[in-house]
Amino acid sequence: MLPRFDGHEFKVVSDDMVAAFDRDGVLVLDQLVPADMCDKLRHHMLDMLASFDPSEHSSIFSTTEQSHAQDQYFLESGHTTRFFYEEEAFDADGQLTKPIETAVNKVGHAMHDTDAVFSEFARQPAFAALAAGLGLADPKLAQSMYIFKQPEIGGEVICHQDATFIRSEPNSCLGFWVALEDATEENGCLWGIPGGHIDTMPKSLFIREGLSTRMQVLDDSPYDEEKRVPLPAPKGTVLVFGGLFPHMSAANRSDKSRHAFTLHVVDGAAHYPADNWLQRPEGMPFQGF
Ligand SMILES: O=C(O)CCC(=O)C(=O)O
Repeated sequence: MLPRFDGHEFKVVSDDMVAAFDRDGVLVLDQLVPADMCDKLRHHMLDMLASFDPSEHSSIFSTTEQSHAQDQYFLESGHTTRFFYEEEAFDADGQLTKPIETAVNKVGHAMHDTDAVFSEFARQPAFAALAAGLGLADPKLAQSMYIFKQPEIGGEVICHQDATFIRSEPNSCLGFWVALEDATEENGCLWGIPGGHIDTMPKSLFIREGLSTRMQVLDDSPYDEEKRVPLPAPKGTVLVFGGLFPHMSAANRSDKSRHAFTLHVVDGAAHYPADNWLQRPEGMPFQGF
């Protein structure tokens, strides 16, 4: 069993938290984010979906097929707000089979800088305290996502390390994953491999080459998936993991959604390579908390 810390009273990162994070690669803070903040973000996302025109684009997000990876709509999403669908949201003729609010897989990746409600959520003082206490000298907010894990069709997320996608030299990627609704084994909570982060490099690098991407494999040995443990997260719970922590989530075949918010930060003191897939245009650099 991984240690779980009570988020209600959280102010600063304790020695016990640092020890757990260093040993396991992940820190679990139960109910750190108040329920009303989670609800505010969920309602705001419903408003955003209501004003999104589905005919604008239909990009599927799939970690198994990686179908999005050569898509300009995806590649430009590092500085704006883009909507990606669940793979199973379309019928054989390419028509959506569900209303948009139950068809979207995720929205990303710059809402923390382009949207006031997301900015407030991403810049809550507890996240700044966690980043500082876990060693980031100059945390910069690189990427935010709203993940739906829709009832019945919520896609699997295969085992990966976030430093594959948000790379810095040296590695400094820190991910915050927030349960906006109860995440259980039934509706596709995260799983992780405690201790699986003890390396200096991720197993693979997602490289941008102009208007395209490719996956460069550095180590093709499989993840030690028999060591994986579930990370159930009641609403408001925050999982904090470093860029090398292997994690995944199963498909959601239940009738309950599992909305989550994620934020990825990097240390401004580290080098952010120009061949990371997520790039900001001139004049829109990553900002701090
Ligand atoms: O929410 C999920 O199911 C997966 C999220 C994830 O793996 C990530 O944010 O890196």
